[in-house]
Amino acid sequence: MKVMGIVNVTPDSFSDGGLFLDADKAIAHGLELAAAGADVLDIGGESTRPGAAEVSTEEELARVVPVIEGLAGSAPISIDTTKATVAEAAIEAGATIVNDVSGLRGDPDMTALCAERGVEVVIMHMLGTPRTMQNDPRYDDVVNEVLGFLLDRAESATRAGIERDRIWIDPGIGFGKTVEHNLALLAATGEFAATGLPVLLGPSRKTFIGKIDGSREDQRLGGTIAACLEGMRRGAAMVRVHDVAAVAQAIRVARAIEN
Ligand code: PMM
Repeated sequence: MKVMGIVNVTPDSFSDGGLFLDADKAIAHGLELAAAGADVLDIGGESTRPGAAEVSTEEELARVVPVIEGLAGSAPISIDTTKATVAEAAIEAGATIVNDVSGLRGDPDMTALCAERGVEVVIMHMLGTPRTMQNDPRYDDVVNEVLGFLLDRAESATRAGIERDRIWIDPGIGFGKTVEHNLALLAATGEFAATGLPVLLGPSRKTFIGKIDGSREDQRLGGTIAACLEGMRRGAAMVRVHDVAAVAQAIRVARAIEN
C-alpha cells in the first residue's frame, strides 16, 4: 500500500506571513514528507473542511503553483482541486495526478482536461458540498450508494477518454457522512477494491476518530494508523495522510508480520 502525504497550502495550515513565505514552508514540509517515505505528495490550496468557504481560482493558483514547482522531481505530485484551470496549471508545473473531491462533477472541463493530458485521476465521493455536507447526511445503504456513484463516475470518465488504469476511487471519508457511515465504508474497503479499481482512503485525523474517543484533531494519530492498517488489510492501494513517517512505519511492520 502506498502513502500519499498531505501538503495543504491554505491559510489555516500555514498561517503566518504572506503567500511567498507560505510557499517556502509548504515546500519544506513536502520535502520532509518525501524523505519520510511519501510515494505521492498531494498539494491542495482549497480547504474542503466542513463549512469551508470557496476560494477563487486566482487565489488557489497563487497558492499551489509555486509549491508544485518547488516539489516537482522529489516525488510524484497530485493536485487536490475541483477546478480545471487549477489542474491544468498544476499539470504544467509537474503534477501527474488530479485528486478531485467532487468526483469530476465540479467543473465541466475537468474530465476532458484529464483525458487529454493522460494524468491519473482520483474520483472521490462527497454528498453535497463542503459547506453543506455535514448537515444531517442520510443514505439508505451507504456502501452501495457510494460504490454505485464511484462506478458510475469511473464509467463516465472512461467514456470521455480517461483510461481505466489511470482511475482511483475514494469513498470520501468525512465528506457528508456520520461516524457510522465512515466506519461502514472503511469496513467495506474490500468491496471497493473488488471493482479492480485502486482504492484511496483519507482517514487522517478526521472527526470520526474524535467521535469514537473524544480526541482532538492533534491527538488522532493512533486512530489514523488503525484506519490505514484496517484499510490495507482489506485491499486499499493508497492512504492519504498527514503523518507520513508514522504511517509508513506502521505499514512496514504490518507487512513484516504478514510475510
Ligand atoms: N480529504 C480531504 C481533502 N482531500 N482527497 C481525497 N481523495 N480523499 C480525502 O479523504 C480527502 C481529500 C480533507 O482532509 P484535510 O483537510 O485534512 O486535508
